[in-house]
Amino acid sequence: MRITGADVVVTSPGRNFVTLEITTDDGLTGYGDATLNGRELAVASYLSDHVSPLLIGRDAHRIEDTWQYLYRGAYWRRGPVTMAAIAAVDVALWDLKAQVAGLPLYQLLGGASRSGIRAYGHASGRDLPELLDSIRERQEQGFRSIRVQSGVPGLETIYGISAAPEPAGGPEHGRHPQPSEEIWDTQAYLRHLPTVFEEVRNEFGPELPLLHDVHHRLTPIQAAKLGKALEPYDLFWLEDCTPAENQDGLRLVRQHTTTPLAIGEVFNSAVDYQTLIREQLIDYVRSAVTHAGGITAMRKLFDLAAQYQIKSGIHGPTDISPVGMAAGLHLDLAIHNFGIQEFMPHSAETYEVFRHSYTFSDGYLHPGETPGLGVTLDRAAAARFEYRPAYLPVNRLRDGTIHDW
Ligand code: GCO
Ligand code: MG
Repeated sequence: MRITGADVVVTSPGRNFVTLEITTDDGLTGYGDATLNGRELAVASYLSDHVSPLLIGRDAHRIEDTWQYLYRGAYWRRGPVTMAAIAAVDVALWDLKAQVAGLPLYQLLGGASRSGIRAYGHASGRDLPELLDSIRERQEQGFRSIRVQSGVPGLETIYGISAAPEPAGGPEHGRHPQPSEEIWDTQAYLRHLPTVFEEVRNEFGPELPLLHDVHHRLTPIQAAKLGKALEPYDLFWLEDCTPAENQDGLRLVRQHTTTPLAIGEVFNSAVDYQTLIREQLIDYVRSAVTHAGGITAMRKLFDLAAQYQIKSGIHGPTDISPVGMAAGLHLDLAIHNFGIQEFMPHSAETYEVFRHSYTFSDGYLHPGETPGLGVTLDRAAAARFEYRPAYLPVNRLRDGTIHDW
């Protein structure tokens, strides 16, 4: 099976997506997601200028060899752009191989280890009544595990909560042609958040699994304090409590709290987790297949994590396309150390461009039984949605200092 085409498709059905479409001499088509929110065109260029020309004529079955060829062959290692590009090639090749086998991809990864993939959804509110309604709404949609994000008195717009009610098609971070600016106050957040979880537990009882995303905003000692303050509310996980490229900082957090920790959505290789995994400083690995080198690399990462009883918690926001989402679901179903999967349903426009076989019902996702990944790209539909630059916000402290967003 020789590769005859490797096209990069940029489309924007409600938000921007970059997809690699690999075609072969036996007429098959495989897809890989290469979407890097806010830096999409850098990956599109990396692929079309530097990777696609190298793929033509290669044996599409040689997945590991192609991964190593692109990783080692670039000389310049890792980084989000490189690893998203490699991920797209890798996932497209797995898609092709599974289609040739006539099997859904998870069968090639060892087969199903479970019958369904436990998923969590996002609830958020500017204030408590809005938050409680949002949790009820997610429960009505079938979510059995819920991420809780709340507004903080005195702060206008913060991660996960906008000043205006959520737009139709799911909560999102807007589409700003320039990064918008938000104001952040760490102390106000630290004072407020435990009171929110107290109210949520009072309302919904002890059993509902609750998660929270700190979005990289705390120092290790602040994160330690928050983890400790949230212990009575028994979180499923506390996510990205610090900007964790300082892996050593997590030792301090861990010494002070038993709140489970999830980290890694901005990481793009197993190297970023070396200390975190080896010293058991986290409980869940958050990388997305799209950003961390594809299925080939993620399998190795999860196998390493499994030795330390660390589980998966694959990143699944709407800036991962349905192609990237499906790749994650096949892994989730197959690996033994699965933890939970994040799931933000895409908009109707996105689903019009990406037809998918995965399903969600009663708290569980399943990748479906279609041979391959089970996602196809409708190029005519994709062509209707032109790319528009869109950036994530930036954060400033009250005195104007840039802070982590
Ligand atoms: C999450 C994430 C996202 C990111 C987004 C950035 O846990 O889902 O934090 O909401 O902010 O992926 O592009
Ligand atoms: Mg997150």
